[in-house]
Amino acid sequence: MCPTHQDIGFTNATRQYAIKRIPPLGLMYLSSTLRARGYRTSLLDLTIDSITPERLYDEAVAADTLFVGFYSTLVNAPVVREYVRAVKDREPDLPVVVGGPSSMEPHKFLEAGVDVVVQGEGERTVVELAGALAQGTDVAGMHGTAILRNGRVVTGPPRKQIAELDELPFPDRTFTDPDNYYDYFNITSNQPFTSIICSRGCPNRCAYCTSPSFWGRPRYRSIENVRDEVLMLHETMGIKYLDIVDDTFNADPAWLDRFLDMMIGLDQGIEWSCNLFPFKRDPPLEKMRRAGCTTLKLGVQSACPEVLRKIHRAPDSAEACQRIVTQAKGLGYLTFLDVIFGLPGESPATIERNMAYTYDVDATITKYYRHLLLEGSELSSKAGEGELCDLSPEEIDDFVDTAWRTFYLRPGKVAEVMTWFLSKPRAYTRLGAYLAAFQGLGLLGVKG
Ligand code: B12
Ligand code: SF4
Repeated sequence: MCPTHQDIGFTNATRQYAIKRIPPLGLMYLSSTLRARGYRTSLLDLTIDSITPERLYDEAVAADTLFVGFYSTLVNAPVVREYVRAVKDREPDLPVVVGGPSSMEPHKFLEAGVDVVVQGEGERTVVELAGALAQGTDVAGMHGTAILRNGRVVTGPPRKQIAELDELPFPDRTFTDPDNYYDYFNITSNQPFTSIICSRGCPNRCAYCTSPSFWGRPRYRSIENVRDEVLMLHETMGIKYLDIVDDTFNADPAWLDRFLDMMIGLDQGIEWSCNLFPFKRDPPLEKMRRAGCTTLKLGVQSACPEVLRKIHRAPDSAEACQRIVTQAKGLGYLTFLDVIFGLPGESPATIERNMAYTYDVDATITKYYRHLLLEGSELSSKAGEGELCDLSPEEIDDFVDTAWRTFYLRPGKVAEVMTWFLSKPRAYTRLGAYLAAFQGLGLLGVKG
């Protein structure tokens, strides 16, 4: 059957972001993969267009829609279920599919009316699924899927990884106008900006993270393939800034070195940010700077060796983070540091040490998070074995609030962040968005 008459609607359903909006790469990859097979697709990003669940059907569903697909994470899962219900209320027979990081616990969606959950990497599965739905064949047992049959979750075998990422078409950017996306949190980010991903997977096995179980062993695109996409983005869309969302951009030093040579060779003035991991061997920060990198994001998660050991991180990785941040600040980078409160072994004493550590390291921006038990992580599989730490969620939240406030309300810090902020004239136009965001974080003492 020729698939060109079928329309597939994808939806990135979550709240609107005031200061950080990033194109939904996963759905964009699915869209380009399906289009390459002759399907028609549409993509609604609800972080940009605030469409109510009741209106979604009219906006996303055409007469010949084959299925509607949602991206879901732990955080947006309740919202996704609301949208699913609204679609099912209008047309119970229209297949609804959910994928994304939350797919590791499919029953949460299947029991809410979702027909198929696609688990893990989606491109191969979605093509097979679209074919089956178009032909009306049974999808039970299909690789990489879960469905509900007679009240029981029926899971197919895991989908084999895509070994050659270069075989994938570039993400479909038809529906994601770069003017709608920005990262005001990243003060160095030029407009227009977009996100790209050069690898899938991470060689580390942090116990709280889902990357190892979700993506499997790390795979890389070739430098030539990445270069072609970067050039295309720059030449056809005028992209000036790339948010490189790879889990761990410095996992393969040889690949990174070739990437840097490529960016230096391009010489287009394109700037970028990336996520680094504090490996024993420090990243080539000087060369990265010459290649256009302006912003580094590091997750230290804890400064306490006893906690780090429990999450399978080297006990000296906090020192490595400090070394990287200090060197990076000297080279003029904007530095971000993430910390998680409530990991195994956490106590008021370890939190105090974490806070003291972050003041000492003094990354430009430090973000404090409460630990979320992510589906598919090692910690979630141990969740039944007792509490992870002695602190209640409320106590952890209080520590998180206190940490945000005390870190930013230090006199020197206010001046440092303001200097970064005012170095970009366009920042003035964003003042309202910043204030709204900081209110949300409780920094101004106002809570919604
Ligand atoms: C960029 C990013 C963000 C951005 C934007 C999110 C986005 N969707 O682009 C921002 C900064 C806003 C963000 C915020 C958060 N993030 Co984030 N983020 C990422 C990151 C680094 C990259 C996302 C990406 O582009 N991936 C690449 C694409 C190709 O993969 P993908 O999106 O998963 O899509 C593939 C499959 O999942 C599947 N698929 C996806 N959707 C669908 C839909 C259908 C219908 C089908 C069939 C298949 C399918 O097919 C796709 C192609 O293979 C990921 C890590 C990662 N490697 O994915 C974390 C990640 C998604 N984030 C995570 C977390 C925890 C958060 C926060 C909660 C952090 C916090 N504490 O505040 C928030 C909450 C966000 C929210 N509201 O849901 C976790 C989610 C874990 C979970 N189970 O929910 C991840 C996986 C990181 C991790 N390893 O822990 N994040
Ligand atoms: S937290 Fe980061 S470094 Fe650790 S496994 Fe996940 S993606 Fe890799």
